[in-house]
Amino acid sequence: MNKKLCDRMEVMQGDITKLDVDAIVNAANNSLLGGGGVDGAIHRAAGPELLAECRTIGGCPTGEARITKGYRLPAQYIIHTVGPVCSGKPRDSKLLTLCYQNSLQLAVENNVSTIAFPAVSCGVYGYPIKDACKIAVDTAAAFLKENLSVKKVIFIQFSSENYDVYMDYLNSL
Ligand code: AR6
Repeated sequence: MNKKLCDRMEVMQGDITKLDVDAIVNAANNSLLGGGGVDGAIHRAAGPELLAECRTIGGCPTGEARITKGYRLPAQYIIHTVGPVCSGKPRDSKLLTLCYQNSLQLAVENNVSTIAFPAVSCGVYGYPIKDACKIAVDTAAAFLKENLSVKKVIFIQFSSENYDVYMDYLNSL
């Protein structure tokens, strides 16, 4: 991959709710009303105002994305996307690709220049991390090529195993 493009993507290990970026992405469910995993952590850190705004949205279909304010988070915005529950069918990868494309599109529309993604669908929804990592990185790289306004995409991983998967893949490009 060309170096300039690689410089706009970064892998980190840690808690996404602590990141001081323009927008963090939430791995939400169709209701957008909170849940466990990263969704629960984001709602806890952002405060009850987030749930109040989410209630006005009326849910989100799988593969799509919606934006809210970040409230008590360091991030200005939260982009909520709903990943597929892994079923082993080809549709899974299409939907996961759409999550990244639609989240990045919302970022552009809202002048977001730094955005952080968790490993959407790789927890409760059971998506294999290696396959999901390739989709995340390839989709972001293709998007960044066409959209110069997004300066930095961070892939933040909770576990060191997932962090290593991302580092290995990015280093292989
Ligand atoms: N920062 C960064 N990554 C995190 C954090 C955090 N604070 N917490 C967890 N992760 P999951 P899904 C990682 O299950 O698979 C919710 O209940 C975690 O280790 O949060 O898309 C929703 O409401 C994993 O690698 O999301 C939905 O019902 C990744 O984030 C459902 O879970 C995603 O794991 C969505 O499932």
